[in-house]
Amino acid sequence: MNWFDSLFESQARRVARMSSRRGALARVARVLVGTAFTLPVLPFDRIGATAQAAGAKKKVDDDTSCDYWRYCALDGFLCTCCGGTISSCPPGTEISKVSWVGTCHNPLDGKDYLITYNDCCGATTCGRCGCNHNERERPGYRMGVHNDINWCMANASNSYNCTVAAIVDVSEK
Ligand code: ABN
Repeated sequence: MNWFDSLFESQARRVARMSSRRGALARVARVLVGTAFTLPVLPFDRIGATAQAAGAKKKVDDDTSCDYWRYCALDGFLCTCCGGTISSCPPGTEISKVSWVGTCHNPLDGKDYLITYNDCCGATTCGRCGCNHNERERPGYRMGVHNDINWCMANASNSYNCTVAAIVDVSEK
């Protein structure tokens, strides 16, 4: 009978523990204490989040990046990645006789600039740093503000290599 008594007693204690107010409070306390101790040590990837934020930041001051402020209406390959500079064509190519323009905001000084985009002609497509920004760009019937066209059309060689972005004017506000 002894084993039956102790089985009954342990079951009765278990039921009492589960259903008593003190038992319920003890369970809640265990959950709260467990949470307080484990949450701060969970492996949050704070470094990854910071790196992502830095990567997402636009590179408005790097003229080999599509996000450089002067490229706001540029569709083409950056000459800065192709052996030229932001305003001069790579050796062996010549600047297009016609161009399109854009108005870009320079966040570094807060001013708006008129930018002329010229294609560089006479060599095969560079293929590096392809960009496609279309701020205030318009369809082909507004040719001067249309960028999706090979502006080498009027040159001796129509081969398109890359695109430069020179400042023409600044708006004084
Ligand atoms: N104006 C840049 C360009 C060249 C060829 C084709 C499309 C766009």
